[in-house]
Amino acid sequence: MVHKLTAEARQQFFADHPAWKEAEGKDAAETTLTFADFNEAWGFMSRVAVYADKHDHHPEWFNVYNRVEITLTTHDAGGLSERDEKMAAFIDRIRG
Ligand code: HBI
Repeated sequence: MVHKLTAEARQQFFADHPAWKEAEGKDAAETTLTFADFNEAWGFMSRVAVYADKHDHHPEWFNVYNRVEITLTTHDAGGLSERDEKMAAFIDRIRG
């Protein structure tokens, strides 16, 4: 069973990951990444896709050309969970 982050853990999440902002109207975290071109954006998305498949945790995302917009939340928990924090940390490690 995966649980939502406590209020303190949620606050820590956004403090630890300044590139992420609270989503409007839902318990989720959002970030936007801009790459040199589509090829770089796609390469980034491919790495996140492998992570998502391995961890059974999938982002909601939008891509146009070199821009990737990502929303993280845990459907099974009804909000932000530790799985989102771990995925955000991975994304922040590889975002360039
Ligand atoms: N991805 N973001 C996210 N949230 C989930 O709750 C989730 C997921 N991927 C797979 C998954 N849950 C499975 O546990 C089933 O709920 C499909």
